[in-house]
Amino acid sequence: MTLTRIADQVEASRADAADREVHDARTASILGVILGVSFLICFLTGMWSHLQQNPPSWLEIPIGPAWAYRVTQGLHIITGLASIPLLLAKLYSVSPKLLSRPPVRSPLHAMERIGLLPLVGGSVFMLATGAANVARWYPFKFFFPVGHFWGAWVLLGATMIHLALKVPVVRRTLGRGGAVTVTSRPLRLGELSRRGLLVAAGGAAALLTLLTAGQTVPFLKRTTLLAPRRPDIGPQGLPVNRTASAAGTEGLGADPSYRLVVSSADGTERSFTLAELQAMSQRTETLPIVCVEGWSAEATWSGVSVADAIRAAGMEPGPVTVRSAQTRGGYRNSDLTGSAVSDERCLLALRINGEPLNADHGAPLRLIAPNRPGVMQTKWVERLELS
Ligand SMILES: Nc1nc2c(c(=O)[nH]1)N[C@H]1C(S)=C(S)[C@@H](COP(=O)(O)O)O[C@H]1N2
Ligand SMILES: [Mo]
Repeated sequence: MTLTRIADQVEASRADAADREVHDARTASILGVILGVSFLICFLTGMWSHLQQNPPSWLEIPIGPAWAYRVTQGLHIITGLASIPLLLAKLYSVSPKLLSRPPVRSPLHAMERIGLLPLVGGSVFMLATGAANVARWYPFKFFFPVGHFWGAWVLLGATMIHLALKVPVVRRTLGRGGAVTVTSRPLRLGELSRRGLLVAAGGAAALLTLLTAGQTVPFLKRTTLLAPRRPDIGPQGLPVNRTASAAGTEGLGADPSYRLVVSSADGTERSFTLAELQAMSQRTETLPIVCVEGWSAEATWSGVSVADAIRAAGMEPGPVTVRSAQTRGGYRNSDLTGSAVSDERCLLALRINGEPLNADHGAPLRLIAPNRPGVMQTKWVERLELS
């Protein structure tokens, strides 16, 4: 067999493979629409999480129901993970086009292909970094929230361009009569059909959800086999993100010299001992911790409302920075907006489910506020700074 004949045969089998139903425009369109919806929910909930963690000074987000962030962040992780098999199916569906020869046919085609780099690269980057973060694995060198945030904008831009180019194709293949105008050759015995591919991709997405969503959706708890965190495993029935020993705060709960210092913008300070905090009027609230990494868990917290602590210091409640005694690693401090402080459910908790806080949950005092990302539920609190 001569080389040209081999090349001809390779080309023929490539053409034959490309002719398959799973690789046609209708399959690519269906997967594109499903993936697009999943990406859109993931993008919006992700940007919402970013806004909550970086509230702009010009926008006071009302606190709203305590569970709201649990829903938005739960959707973020669920749609992100479900997008992984959907993206793989979509890439498989368009693979003959991705690998087609010649790689570039015209200047317009060249531009379309260059646009695929941020589109495919961006999708893979977002899903891979997100999944790694859920698994608490950081092989990348950059700070996750920053890379993941900017990656989202790159992917949004690339998706908009892709949409502008592909809406006509989706219309043609999925609009009325679409199925009729697209002709692919009949299926051979044992060949994967469009329906087969869609069922496999959808099934994989559903299975992944079933195996992981229980870390935040209570009724799916029993099927949570893949999630790195089970919401009910940890001291006092609650997972721990950073332990006291990792934060260098082991002794704080039992330290007789512990004080909560409240300071005002003009530098006035007032400090409280643990006994004084315990003697203040106590509030009890059932509030969830919603870790951005995907798990959430509810507990009943008792302590002093942030507003009460500020008033006890003789100051007017307003926006505060909450500082911890942590000496190592990130997330030592967080900011509370004025509307968060004026919400009496915003607590400096001394107790969890009736017991004094475990060291790993922030003993002796931790912030717990409604509708708030977990990274901002500061543990081992020792200062409130009014600004
Ligand atoms: N000082 C301090 N507080 C912190 C953290 C931290 O690293 N340092 N981690 C936060 C994160 S990411 C989460 S999800 C919650 C978890 O609270 P838990 O460990 O009590 O469940 O604590 C938050 N509070
Ligand atoms: Mo977290």
